[in-house]
Parts: sequence; C-alpha cells; structure tokens
Amino acid sequence: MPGMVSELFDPDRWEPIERFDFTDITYHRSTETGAVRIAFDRPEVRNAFRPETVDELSEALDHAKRLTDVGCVLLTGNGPSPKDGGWAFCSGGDQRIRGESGYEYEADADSESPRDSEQASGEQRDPRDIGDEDAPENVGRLHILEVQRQIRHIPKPVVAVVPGWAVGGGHSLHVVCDLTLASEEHAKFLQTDPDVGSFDGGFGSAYLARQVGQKKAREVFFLGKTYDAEEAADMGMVNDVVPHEELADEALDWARRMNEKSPTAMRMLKYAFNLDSDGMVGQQVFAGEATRLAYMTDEAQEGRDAFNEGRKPDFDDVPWHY
Ligand code: S0N
Repeated sequence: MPGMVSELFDPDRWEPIERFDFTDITYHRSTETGAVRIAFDRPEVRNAFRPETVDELSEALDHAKRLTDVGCVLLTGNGPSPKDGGWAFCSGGDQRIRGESGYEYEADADSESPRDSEQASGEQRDPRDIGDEDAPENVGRLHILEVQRQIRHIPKPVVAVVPGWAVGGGHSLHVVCDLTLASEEHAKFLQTDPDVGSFDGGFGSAYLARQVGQKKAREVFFLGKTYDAEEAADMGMVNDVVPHEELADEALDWARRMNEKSPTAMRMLKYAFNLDSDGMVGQQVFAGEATRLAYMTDEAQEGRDAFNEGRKPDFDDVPWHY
C-alpha cells in the first residue's frame, strides 16, 4: 500500500513529527500517551543502517530527549520488505557502503541528494557540514556507537520492538536498549560481526554478557547461532514475546504503563541501572541528576541568592538529615 509506514503501524495511534524530513527512518509521536516511535525504514535491506540513517537516528533521539511530555521511546523497524516479505528490526551496518575505515555516506559531494537540496534551501542542517571547508567530505564513520551512548543516557526508557531480524550492529542496539519486546513468529537474533570482520567490543558484547552470562555471550559471537524470540527470552536478553500481530499494540501498552510513572524516579532508576556498567561516566550522569534535585531545594537556592546579593549564606535552618 503506497505511503504505508509499516504493516505493524496504526496511523490512528500515531502522528508524524513533521519538523524533520528523514529518508532512512520514520519518526512519530503517539496520539494517546507520551511516547515516540522511531523506526528504521530500509526494509529492502533488512533495515541495515548507513551513515545517513545513523545521523537521523541521532537527531530523532536528541529531539525525543527534549520532549518533556514523553516518557518512552520505542525503537523498531518498518516492514515487511517489499522484495520478499521479510521482517527486520535492523541488520547492522550496510555492508555495501563500508569503506576502508568505516561506513561512507552514499551521496557524493556533487550529487543533488535530497539532503543537499534541503541544505541549499536551509531547511535542515547537514550533520556532515562542520563549517570547515578543508574537512574531508567522506571519512569512514562508526558513529552508531554514539547512538548507543545516546540510548544509554536518554533519561527515559528505550524499548527495542523487534519484528524480525536483529543482526550485527542491530543486535547490539537491542542489547543496549532498556527493554526488548519480540515478535513470536518473526524475531531472530544473530551476531555476524566476526563474519564480516567487525566487532562490537563495547556494549554489544560486554553488556550482553551481563544479560546472558559469559558463556552464552561468547557463544552468540563465536558460534554465530540464530536464536528465535523464545530462546532469546530464555537467555535473558528479551523481556517478552508476543504474537507478531500484537507487537505494536503491546509496545504502546508498555509505553503507556511507563509513562504513568514518576518521571524523576524513572530517570534515577535508569541511571542507577546503568551505573555499574558505565564507570565514572555513569557516576557523573547519576551525580548530575542528584545535583539537579539539590538545585530545587531552598538550601541550594539560598547559596545562589547569597552569592548574588553579596552576603554570607545562611544555612542555619537547614537540618543535617540522618
Ligand atoms: C540479516 C540477514 C541474516 C537476513 O537474511 P535473509 O532473511 O536470508 O535475507 P537476505 O536475502 O540475506 O537479505 C535481504 C536483502 O537485504 C540485504 N542486506 C541484509 N543485510 C544487509 C546489510 N547489513 N548490509 C547491506 N545489505 C544487507 C541483502 O544483501 C539482500 O539484498 P538483495 O535483495 O539485494 O540481495 C542477512 O541478510 C545478513 O546476514 N545480513 C548481513 C548482516 C551483517 O553482517 N551486518 C553487519 C554486521 N556488522 C555491523 O553491523 C557492524 C556495525 C558497526 O558499525 C560497528 C559497531 C560497533 C563496533 C564496530 C562496528 C564496525 O563496523 O566495525
């Protein structure tokens, strides 16, 4: 059906976020609850990502972070493939445009790509343009890792909604999400990194090992077995499995449930869960949140006011809590 976002998409429950003109993803907000839906939209290549895709994903996540009435991000893949009906969450880096040091932008500098014309009309910033004419146009990039960090640090849960293949860098993305919901019939989980000479030595492997244990994580990478949704749930890397037709409704239901909870408690919990696998960066993020809360107290405001008024702060009425 022309213009259809995905077979698993009810246009009555979502509205497009129109300030962006994305080509590789779709981006919607719920008409019912504080949730956004970000979906890979390259079903003909099992939703493989190219640098353009990663830029768009990054922009959408940054936007979703700033939506103060949104408490949940659903990350999924549109489908099925118009070529063969196959479903995918994401099949990782697009191997067709992998250069010598990473993934390369497809449009060359002279081409009139949609992004180039947007740039000319001033509609949308091109993330490649860093305002330096001497900068090389097409250096290989691995910036999906930056997106992984965005998913870790966005102060609201991100749910991987997996309608089909989650492979390679796409597998790592589901690993890094807070929760994973999978299609009973079509979801499949596979690590091909060592088949194509790449390796996610960060969250994709080490954090996976925290989820499924060392032996299983090594099996995922070293043997490259394919796991169906039930097997992935038994291993501990998938939270729940639902019939394919119910996947989108169940995901929105999860979003609604999480959106009803205390925003502060949810962000503090997310950062608390992250802390022991984020090292001092995790401590910094958690401490930043503690500082934000402290700033809201009379005590901190007295410190600010005293400085601005050129007097000594008066903390006499502040109890030393125990
Ligand atoms: C997904 C698989 C298992 C699906 O198999 P199936 O269902 O049999 O479909 P196919 O016929 O194989 O595929 C349908 C069409 O889609 C194309 N396609 C699929 N995946 C990709 C892809 N990743 N890139 C480009 N095209 C893809 C097929 O070619 C086919 O096209 P047509 O119809 O024209 O023939 C199966 O397709 C599969 O195994 N795909 C490859 C999966 C893979 O190896 N992905 C890359 C793994 N590596 C990464 O993702 C690295 C990511 C990364 O950036 C990174 C991150 C952290 C640290 C390092 C790195 C790093 O790159 O080094």
